[in-house]
Amino acid sequence: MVKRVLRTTTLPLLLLPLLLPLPDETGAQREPRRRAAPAAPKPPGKGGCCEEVRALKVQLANVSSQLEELARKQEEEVRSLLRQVLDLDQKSRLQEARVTEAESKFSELNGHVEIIRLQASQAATQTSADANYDCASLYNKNYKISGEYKLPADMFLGTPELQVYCDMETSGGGWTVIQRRKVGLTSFDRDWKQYKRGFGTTRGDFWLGNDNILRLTQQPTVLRIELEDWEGEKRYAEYQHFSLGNELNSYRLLLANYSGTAGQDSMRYHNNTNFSTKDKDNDKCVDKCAELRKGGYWYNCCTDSNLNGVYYRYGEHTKSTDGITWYGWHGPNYSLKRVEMKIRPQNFQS
Ligand SMILES: [Ca+2]
Repeated sequence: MVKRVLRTTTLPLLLLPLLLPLPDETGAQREPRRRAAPAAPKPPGKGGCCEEVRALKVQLANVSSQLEELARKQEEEVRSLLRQVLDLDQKSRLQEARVTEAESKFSELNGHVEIIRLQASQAATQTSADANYDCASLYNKNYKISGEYKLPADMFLGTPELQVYCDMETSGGGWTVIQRRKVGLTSFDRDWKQYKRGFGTTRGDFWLGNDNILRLTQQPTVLRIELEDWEGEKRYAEYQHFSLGNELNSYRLLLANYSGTAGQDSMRYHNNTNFSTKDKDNDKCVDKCAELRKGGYWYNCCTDSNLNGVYYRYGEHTKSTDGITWYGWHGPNYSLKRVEMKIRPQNFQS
């Protein structure tokens, strides 16, 4: 068809007779004659609109290529928009995370400020008459935010000012935290003197000190032990009676009335035993348990729990026997992720 159109339009009329014999040129032969009168309307019919068709086809081709181009551009724009949307979404998420972080820091600071304000306003009322001054008495004086507090020096007992961490939320609050393991950077493989005075930081990992624990347990005291494993599961053990002997009695441990969710009571085995450190072997064993278990503790022969043991990280936490263990829950080879020991008076009421 295209060939035919080309011939009829480009060859001069004189050559038309030569083209007549071509078997399929009958329509083409008539065509030029009609076209001799350009003003006459072009009738529809076979070959009558070839040029128009051609032009239309060209137009159509142009239009469709334009359309294609447009569609391509549109697609590109959509893609670019999508990219922008994704980008914005990511940015907004990041922003959100930052806001959350800032909010939590703000609330922590706020809590700290509130504690300082309360302590300042009540400093005048704190006297050495508060012989049993602790987190429980602070709670009863309306300090109900968990955090660091300073217990005043006790002239009567001759004890200095003491920095403590109070848990004012768990199970009614009023708890003075005496031990924490959660960061793992503070070594608990320390000597007698260090366990006597205490070490670490009250916001992180620490041992409050045997003398300080002794000072805080001069009235009937409850001990609560909180444990967390590497799967994030939490358990606790509570003893309605907890007391220590003095230093001459090697801070001998007395515990009674276990309750809680920590499986088999793993402190009972340590009841009525003396405190041992690597430089003072007071255990009930031929071995030196403090050396074997790398901590200071009320070792028997040696352990059913080792809460002052070595902090092992995930992956390393099942490979040793000197880790932070609680046999009644995870056995002798599982070092826990987090431990907190805290005390409060038996007669505490929130
Ligand atoms: Ca021994």
